[in-house]
Amino acid sequence: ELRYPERLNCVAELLDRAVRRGGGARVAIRSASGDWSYAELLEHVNRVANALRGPMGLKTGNRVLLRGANTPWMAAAVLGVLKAGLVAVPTMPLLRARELGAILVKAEVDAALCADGLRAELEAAPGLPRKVVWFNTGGAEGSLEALAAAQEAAFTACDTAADDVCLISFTSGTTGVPKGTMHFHRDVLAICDCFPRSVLKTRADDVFIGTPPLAFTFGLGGLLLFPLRAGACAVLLEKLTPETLLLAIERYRATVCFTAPTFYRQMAALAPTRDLASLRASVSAGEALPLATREAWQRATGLRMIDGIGATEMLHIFISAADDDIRPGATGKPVPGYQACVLDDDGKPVGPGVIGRLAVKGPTGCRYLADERQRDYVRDGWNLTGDAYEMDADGYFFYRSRTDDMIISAGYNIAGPEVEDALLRHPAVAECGVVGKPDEERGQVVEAHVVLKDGFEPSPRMAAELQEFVKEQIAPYKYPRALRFVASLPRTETGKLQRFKLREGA
Ligand code: 3UK
Repeated sequence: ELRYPERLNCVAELLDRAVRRGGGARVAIRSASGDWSYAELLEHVNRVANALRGPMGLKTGNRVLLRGANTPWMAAAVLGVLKAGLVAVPTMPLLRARELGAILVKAEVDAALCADGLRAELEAAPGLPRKVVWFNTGGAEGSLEALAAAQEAAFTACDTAADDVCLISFTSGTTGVPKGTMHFHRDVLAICDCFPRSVLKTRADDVFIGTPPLAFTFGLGGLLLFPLRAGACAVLLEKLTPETLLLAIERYRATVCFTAPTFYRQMAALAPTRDLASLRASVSAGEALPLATREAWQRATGLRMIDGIGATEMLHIFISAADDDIRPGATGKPVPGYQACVLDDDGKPVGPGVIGRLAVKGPTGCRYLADERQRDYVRDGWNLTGDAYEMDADGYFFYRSRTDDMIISAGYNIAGPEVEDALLRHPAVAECGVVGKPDEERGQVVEAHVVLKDGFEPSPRMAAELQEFVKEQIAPYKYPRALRFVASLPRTETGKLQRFKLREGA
């Protein structure tokens, strides 16, 4: 079991400690604008903390909205807020003024730190607080860089309790209004001491790289907190594409990569042209990893992928597997520290081989911000993530679909991701999304939305070929009776397929 002192500031543990122990000269962050050692990062964080408590006049517990792509100053802003005893409210870079306005109100935000490049939408947001400071400005007057430069380089971490809220993270919400989830200082350390230690087996010479924004807890953990906890190095890059991520892995000799399944799918096609010898771990999360994608990446790189399911409510990954423990098709087993089980609709555990609702429990868990849905997510201390899972006799957990996405056609339960996995094995298929389409006779029919690879043309013949192809691989009743060719699929900023948009026939 993880034990932390009652008084705890997570940044003191993640950063001050590393420098105090002589790690100050090691590289903490690399980026397009240069590198920061641990000592330099600490100094920036301290100056930001001083600016927040000094000229910005913020007090313990005040909430600070953060907005920026993955850059060193965004990292310093997040850590500065936590170290100063304030509450970080990170927001996804693509959010619009109206969405930001909703967060400002819901999270009762007192101040904001925002990257200059993302300024317009925040300035247009209703209810913007008076205290807003911009960064990545190149040092303009009144900017965070300028304010920070005028501050002391030392700052003693605010004496917070282990169970003081330090982070309010909003769900990306493929449907509905984003929900704020609250996390404590000890939760931040707990995620660093679970998945990265037991599954990734992080080392001080690791170099972390990847796509998830720091505003998404997948990215905050994988690209900032985990590397710091290990005394390792984080590469922070903006606007990555599958091509540029591969180039960056080669250039920075990255050892651990974090991204979503779509990126791995696209990178697999390009990987043979790059030298990826430095890479030792490829972590996929955000949505289900099709076995076809896992195999394609392994063929292209010789690397086994680490699938992990995490959630904003749980802060990070709680079921995963690496190396010898990987079972094809399974997400894995509960990360040490967490427990998981599969429940029926009445909340009773089901045996192996039965699909039910995933329930998890561990050092982190869901605490919605003044949200009535708390009771839907947490029951008897178990977190119900909304995922349909099945366990096998050896305790491996197999993802089937989101609970609400299960397709029921003529009495059969069909999981879209299984049909997607079958389609992805066809050489013409680049991306696909499978949903239930209302049907008078069958209730629903399986409908596939297919993006073809370059060089393949949509045609009735291609559609029939793909339908036959699916029937040959999985039970024929699962084949997509309806099939549409599309140019692209709707995805969230976190890489999730927006199935509701496919269902709306968008
Ligand atoms: C789905 C997965 C199958 C699943 C996240 C890693 O995705 C993250 O958080 P979100 O709040 O979404 C949570 C939901 O996403 N999901 C995530 N990973 C997987 N489904 N296989 C997976 N490997 O429905 C879950 O309930 O956006 C992921 C770390 C931190 C995160 N916040």
